[in-house]
Amino acid sequence: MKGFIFDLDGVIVDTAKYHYLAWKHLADQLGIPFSEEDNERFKGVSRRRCLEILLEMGGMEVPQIQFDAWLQEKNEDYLRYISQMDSSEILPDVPRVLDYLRGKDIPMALGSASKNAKAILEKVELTSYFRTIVDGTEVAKAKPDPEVFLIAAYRLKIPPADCVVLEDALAGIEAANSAGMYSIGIGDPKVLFEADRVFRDFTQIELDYLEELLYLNSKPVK
Ligand code: B16
Ligand code: MG
Repeated sequence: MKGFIFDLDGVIVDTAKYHYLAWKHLADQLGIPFSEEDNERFKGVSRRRCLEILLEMGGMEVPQIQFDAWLQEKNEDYLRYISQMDSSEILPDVPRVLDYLRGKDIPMALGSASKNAKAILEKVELTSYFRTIVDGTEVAKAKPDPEVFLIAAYRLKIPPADCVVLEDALAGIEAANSAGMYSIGIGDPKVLFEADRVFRDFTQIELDYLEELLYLNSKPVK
């Protein structure tokens, strides 16, 4: 029996654009130049770490109370975008893959760094697909640490070597690999070169390939 663990942002929905707008808004206020390219570094990275990176970019050091206020401000801004989301924002062919796996009774989990993961899944009406949701509120060590995926595997009751992870961030692929899981990158193969397999997006994932994965031997321990 295999288990599938999905990242959220960049795999199921494209919330990176909303994170970008919210970070950009804060960066503008602080006078720190911030481009979409800079935002790439924030993918899969915790909110707190993102703000640390932004302040490093601006050469700023601030008291904890100010740091926490900006974190909250960014999140409130981000939540305003999230509140407008609906199922039209699910990335192409994601439901096709989820429906196929659900049809085979394959246990699925969500493993995301986002503290807003549950709210986003509700907005796009995908909550019911997942037996368990492990999000940024439950994890102490951020990706590339494997904690988020190991908790997900434990809750699915599937050994890590029989879990398949779908991830768009290199840190997430590294996390899956160090958990001993089969890693599928969603995005640019040059960025996600450490993955066992990479697809540009879900439209490239054929059902025959998914079927093969279901019968794959457990991933050997390195
Ligand atoms: P939040 P993922 C990650 O989600 C995002 O990729 C990353 O850009 C974001 O900073 C992080 O969640 C925290 O999000 O501010 O909502 O707690 O890709 O792990 O699903
Ligand atoms: Mg992601």
